Amino acid sequence: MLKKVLIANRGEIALRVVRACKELGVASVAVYSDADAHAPHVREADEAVRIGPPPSSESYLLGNEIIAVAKRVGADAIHPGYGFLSERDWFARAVREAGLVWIGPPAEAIAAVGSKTAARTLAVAHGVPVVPGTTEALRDASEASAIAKKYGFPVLLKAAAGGGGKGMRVVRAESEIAGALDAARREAKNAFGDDAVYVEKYIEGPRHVEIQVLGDSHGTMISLGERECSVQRRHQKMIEEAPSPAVSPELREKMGAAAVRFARAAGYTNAGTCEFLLARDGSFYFLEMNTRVQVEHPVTELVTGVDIVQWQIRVSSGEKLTIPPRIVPRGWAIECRITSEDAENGFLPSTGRISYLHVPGGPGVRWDAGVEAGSEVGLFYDPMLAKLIVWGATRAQAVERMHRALLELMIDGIETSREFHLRVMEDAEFRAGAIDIQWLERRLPSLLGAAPTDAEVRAAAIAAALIADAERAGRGASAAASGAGNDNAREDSPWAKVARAEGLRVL
Ligand code: MV4
Repeated sequence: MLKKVLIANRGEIALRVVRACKELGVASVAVYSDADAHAPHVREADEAVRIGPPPSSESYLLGNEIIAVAKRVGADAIHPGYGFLSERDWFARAVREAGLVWIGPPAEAIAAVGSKTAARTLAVAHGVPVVPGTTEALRDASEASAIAKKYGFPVLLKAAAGGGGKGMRVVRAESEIAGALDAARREAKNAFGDDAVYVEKYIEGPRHVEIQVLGDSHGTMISLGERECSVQRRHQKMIEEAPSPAVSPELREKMGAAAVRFARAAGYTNAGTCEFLLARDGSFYFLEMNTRVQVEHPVTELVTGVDIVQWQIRVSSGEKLTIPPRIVPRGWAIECRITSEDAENGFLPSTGRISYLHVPGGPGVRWDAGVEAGSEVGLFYDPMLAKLIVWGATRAQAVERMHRALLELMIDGIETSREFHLRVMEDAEFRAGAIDIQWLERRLPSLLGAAPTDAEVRAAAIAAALIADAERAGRGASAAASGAGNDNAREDSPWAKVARAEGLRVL
């Protein structure tokens, strides 16, 4: 077994890896930038080493410096988390060449699936369905026209080097092709320095469903089932769940087998995810493979009972996977990404100090966070502060539990996505599981502009009455609002009684 793992990351995922190390009896080493000197992941690790100033380009992205730190402190392995250096094949190779264990897939497997078109070709060669289309870069608009006619409109022009939806254009009629090709090429050139664009049939209203796989170095590769990740905005996932409301046991079996086939073909080991589009008619198409542990891995952990991060460390140590090959998901798990974004203001990033934090608890609630009360939230890193994950026996129970947990959650000092998530949990379409990749952006105006619920109207009326009472008693509105004033003064208002009857807290 490995003895000491250096974690080349920050925030909640760094703390997640520290926790896995502790449970396995493995020492952990955090690295940190000046912005994170007092962060939880730094405090909870057994050792911590400063690597540079706040910008990631001068800290968490300095692969060679991080490897040097690992050597200096006597670590025998590096866990990259997600983002930062996690999917850079050069880094995986450099870690190996430094005589350290890379807690992830082989550098060659990262490279093999790194290019979209190469991954598409590999999938086709191994009988994994991909969206009908080409892999060759288009020469000109007339070639695009001919291909579009073969597959039928609408088609999608996609950047070969693509990712995150950049360099993508939907084309619904022949007359739009030339303009769309120019635009896709320009965008691809800007984003990736490569203007190669190819054509796919455009799938209308699909879901984003992904399969978690896990493989060891002894030839075992298993599927841990799917996650439904359709609730996303501008290619940023907001809510994930496992299983998917749209996946039957038979479909799970087929998608799992396809993902395992693809991972094997790529020479994959460790944890990885195959992304698919699931069309309305139940057909599924491979999109790409993510060669890292993902943000949303906890929902799979909660319904399978498998500790994915512990297994990443164990298989990297050469251990054999001892998980039964056919896992049936038990119950339902949902994750909400709690971000420092103001949904009411176009998801504008919010900064400041978290002056107060109350973490939800109770049955079936998990809180994976990189911050705590007192943390300073700036603009150097991703706005995701924490993940709130719940488990329920059924999807309906998980949704109710998430709603209850979000009501318990209190974060003061910055704007967060909490209210946004509350509105989603109350939404009839979400509750029916009737979601696809366009659902959130379609629904956002009504979610955010939603009329207050009856309970909210009553709460506001009661609050106003309490403040008026306090003002009449000469204590001022702020006293009523902040909880100053003595107990007698609070008890004497009839409105306080009404508020308590409504289940409100009187400060
Ligand atoms: C598609 C598609 C529809 N048809 N391909 C977007 C990012 C890239 N990884 C793949 N993407 C898509 N490819 C065909 N042929 C729709 C999307 C897409 C999407 C996919 C997954 C999750 C969110 C998405 C949001 C918009 C579009």
